[in-house]
Amino acid sequence: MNISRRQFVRSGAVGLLSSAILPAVSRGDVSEQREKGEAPLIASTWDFGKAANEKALKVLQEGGSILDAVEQGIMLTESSGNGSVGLSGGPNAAGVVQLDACIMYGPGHRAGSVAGLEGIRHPISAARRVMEKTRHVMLVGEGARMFALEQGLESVEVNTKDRYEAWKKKRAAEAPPQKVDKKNHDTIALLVLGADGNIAGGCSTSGLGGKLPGRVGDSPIFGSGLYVDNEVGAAGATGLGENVMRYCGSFMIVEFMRQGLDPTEACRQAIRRIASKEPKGANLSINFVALDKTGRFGGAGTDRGFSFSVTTRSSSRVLPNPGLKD
Ligand code: SD4
Repeated sequence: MNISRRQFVRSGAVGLLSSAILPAVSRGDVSEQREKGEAPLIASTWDFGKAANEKALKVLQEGGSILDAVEQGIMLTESSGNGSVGLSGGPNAAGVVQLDACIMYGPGHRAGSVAGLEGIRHPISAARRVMEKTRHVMLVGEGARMFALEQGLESVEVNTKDRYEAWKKKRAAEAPPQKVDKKNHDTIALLVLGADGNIAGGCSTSGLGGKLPGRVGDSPIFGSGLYVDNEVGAAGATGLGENVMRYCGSFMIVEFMRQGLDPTEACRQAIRRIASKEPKGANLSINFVALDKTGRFGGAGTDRGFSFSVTTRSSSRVLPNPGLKD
C-alpha cells in the first residue's frame, strides 16, 4: 500500500481520527518522505534498527498488535549481542550491566518503564509488563528485577561481586569514558504506526558505558528517550541521555509536530532549541527519529554517523542523518 496523505486521512486506516487534530501540512514543500503516507510504518534508530523493523512488520502481518510489534522488534535487538542494547551492553563503572527500557501505547496514553534492571534478557518485556500488569508506570533496580522474575521473564544470574572484581582488575588506571562513540553508545528506539492509525513505541538500552552505578539515562524516561501521542505522532532518542532528558527531547519533537512541522524538521527544531541553551552549542551527541499520524517519518541528529531505519510493506531502508540543515 502506498497512499497519499489525503487518501490516508480519508481511508478507514485512520478510523475515527478527526482531521481537525492532524498536524497541518504545507503542500508547498512536500518532499518524497512527506508525501508518502504508508501504514503500517515502522521507524527506529540506527542501521541495526532495520532488522528490528522488519521483525516488527512481520509481527503485524501475522496479526500481532502494534505493541507486539514494538516488543518483538526490540527483543530482536536485545538478543543480537550488539554490544549496547540488552545484556551484551557495556557495564557501568562497577562492572555491572544495568538496562533501561520503556514502552508506550497511544490509545489510552499507557506507559511502562524499567531502569537499572540487572540480569533480565528482555527489559522491553519487563517494561510492557509494568504497563499491563501493575498500577505503576516505572520500576527501578532490584524491585524491577524482582517484578520481572515474578513475571517469569528470562533471567541470567547476576554475580555482581565477581564482575566487580574482574572489572577492577581490568580497569587499572583508565578513566571512565566521557566521549560517546559507537562502542559505548547505542540505543534502539522503535516507533510503529499501525494500519488503524494507532501508534506505539519502545526504547531499550544498556545506557552509557562506564556510567556511575544507578545512573539512569533518557531511554526509560517518557518525554525524553520516547514519547507517543496518539493524536500526533511519536519520537525516540539515542545519544547522550543527559543532553536529552534535561529538555524532554522526544516530547518537544511531538509538540513541534503538533504545531505542523514534519518529523525531520521537528527533530531539527528540537536540537536547535536544545543547542541554543547549551554552552556546548550543538556538540551534544543527541539523535532522534520520529513519525507522525499521517505516515510521515524523519530523523536528525548531531552525530554525523547517526542513521535511522524506516520500514513499510513496500520498502525497508537505512537513511543517513540529514543533519541540521536542508
Ligand atoms: C543513555 N541515551 O543512556 C542512552 C544511550 C544511548 O546511543 O542512546 N546511546 O544516555
